[in-house]
Amino acid sequence: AMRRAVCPGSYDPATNGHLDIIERASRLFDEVVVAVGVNKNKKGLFEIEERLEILREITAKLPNVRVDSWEGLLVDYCRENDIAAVAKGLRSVSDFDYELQMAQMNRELTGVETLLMANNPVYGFVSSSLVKEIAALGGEIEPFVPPIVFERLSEKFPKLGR
Ligand code: COD
Repeated sequence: AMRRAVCPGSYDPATNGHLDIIERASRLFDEVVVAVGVNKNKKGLFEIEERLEILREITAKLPNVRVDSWEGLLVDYCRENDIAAVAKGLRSVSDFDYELQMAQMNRELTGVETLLMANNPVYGFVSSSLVKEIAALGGEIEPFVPPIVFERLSEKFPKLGR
């Protein structure tokens, strides 16, 4: 049987930290679905369509990775798509508290397993929200994001383009 995992997130926008986790998951599973959670109450900087487009581009070199979006409970999405595991990155102790709670709750709900991978320390301090804040204020973000994300952020924040 096909072993399938999901890498869920907001991906607003994707960072090199996300990409590292996606690549590592793709080596462990037959198929990895990178899924963008749609939260109607939380309008991000990037439209869902743009987040998907960026993810498709940066994962194009990974043949067993596909990109999708979902709305509602992650466990329902997993059940509907025959996904046995949620694969995520763990940056810090503060990530851990929240991720452990969600992992336990999701397992209680449907039995879906969660794999928490120790992040690459190079990306330990990288998050979408810090990248957006630094970009908005004209700081250096190129080392933390894939080139297409740098381009898209430069369009939104002309200060970056220089
Ligand atoms: N290094 C390694 N991993 C990283 C890094 C980094 N620098 N940055 C992010 N990650 C990983 C983390 O594993 C993180 O969990 C994941 O990438 C996604 O990060 P974000 O910031 O894009 O996404 P979040 O944290 O906003 O996503 C939260 C979800 C949408 C996954 C979550 O809220 C969810 O599952 N919601 C659906 C509703 C639901 O089922 N709720 C009940 C939960 S019990």
